[in-house]
Amino acid sequence: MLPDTSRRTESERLFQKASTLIPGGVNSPARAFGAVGGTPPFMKRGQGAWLFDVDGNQFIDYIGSWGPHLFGHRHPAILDAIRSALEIGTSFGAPTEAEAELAELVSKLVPSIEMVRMVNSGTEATMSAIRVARGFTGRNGIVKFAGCYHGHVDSLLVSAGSGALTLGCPSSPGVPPGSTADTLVLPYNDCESLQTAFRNHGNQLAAVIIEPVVGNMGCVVPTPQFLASLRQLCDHYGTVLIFDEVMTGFRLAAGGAQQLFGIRPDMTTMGKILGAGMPVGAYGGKAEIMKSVSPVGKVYQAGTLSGNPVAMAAGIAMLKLIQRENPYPRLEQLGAALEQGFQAAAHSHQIPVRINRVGSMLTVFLTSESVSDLATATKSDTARFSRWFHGMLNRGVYLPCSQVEAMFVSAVHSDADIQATLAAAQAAFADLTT
Ligand code: HOZ
Repeated sequence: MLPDTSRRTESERLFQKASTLIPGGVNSPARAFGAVGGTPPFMKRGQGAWLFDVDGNQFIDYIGSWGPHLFGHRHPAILDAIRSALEIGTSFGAPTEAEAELAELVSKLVPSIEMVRMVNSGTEATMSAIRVARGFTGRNGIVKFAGCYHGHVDSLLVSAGSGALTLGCPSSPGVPPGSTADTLVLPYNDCESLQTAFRNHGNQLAAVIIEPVVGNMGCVVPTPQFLASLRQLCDHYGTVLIFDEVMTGFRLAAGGAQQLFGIRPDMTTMGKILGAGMPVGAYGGKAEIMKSVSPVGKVYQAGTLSGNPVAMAAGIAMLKLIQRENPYPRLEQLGAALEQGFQAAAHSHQIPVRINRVGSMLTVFLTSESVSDLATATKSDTARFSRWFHGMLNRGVYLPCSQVEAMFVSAVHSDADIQATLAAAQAAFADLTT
């Protein structure tokens, strides 16, 4: 039985202070509890699968910094690598050996990435990949899918998921209409709309960008036909297929979702996990496309902190851990145990749920309908989700604070953690019936 974790006095004080200085008291809206209400616990430290807050509460963590903590918080191999890098320097603005070492590891694990450029976040990665695809093809049009989120890039901030969807602003003020004029938004998993869009606009489309398993409208799984038809249409029309693997990369398999589904994109974007939680992103793909990037080609993209030595060291340690430990069977086992346990707990209280899961990424949708796109994801009972979320939080389980986000399991969650989580879920579902 997990302890009661409803103490929030110090978090409330800090949230009030932060709110006078930082918009909404947070540096990213997705963590603000906007959709579920209440005060977010302010974290003091993490260890393994656990988070500890400033009020002395402890939580089993299913966010893992929104994905990257595949091996939990403070894994010794990652900490050692960061410590050694710090001894040498924090930033040079000049090339280092570690950048090529990480690039080599990335292309070994993800063979579609023949060349890669490091950046500092997933947003930078997607923004740059779109520019490169446009420069390479000489076209402007892009396709994105409703409910997918690719960071806060102007041209992609339309029908966006994640915090934008949670907080009801899927298209943001401040994005000039011109920035999204070449963006075509299509429904996820809809082969017919895809074919029609290509028939009508295929010759003007520079790129299609997609989350190959969506995390940002909750976990949504692609049908095999959808991904296959995307690949085939992009080939036919000479459009660059970009897999946004910021969440799925190295998480669903060492080679990401593209390995799992056997589809080779032309470009891939990555983030978070590539720095083991340090600020890192990357974009890469076919050498002929990546050779359009400056200084080899004319597409300009730059960054003083890109390839930062401390972040590169963390990333190298992460990818070596993946190779050494092969965490995927364990992640699948833990994910499946959670899925089955949540299902059983909900059913025992006659609460309708649909659980979407791929490996260690999952979402418990409070709905009776299957969820395959934005329209079905947003039919979930969000008021009920908020109550369930707080029931879990007060019992020491830290879930994403929105119905339209995915939860992440790490390889260091123990069987006891899973059992405690499911006991909390039983009780939190029971609360919903009163
Ligand atoms: N893509 C992340 C979760 N869906 C974003 C987290 C954030 O915006 O802070």
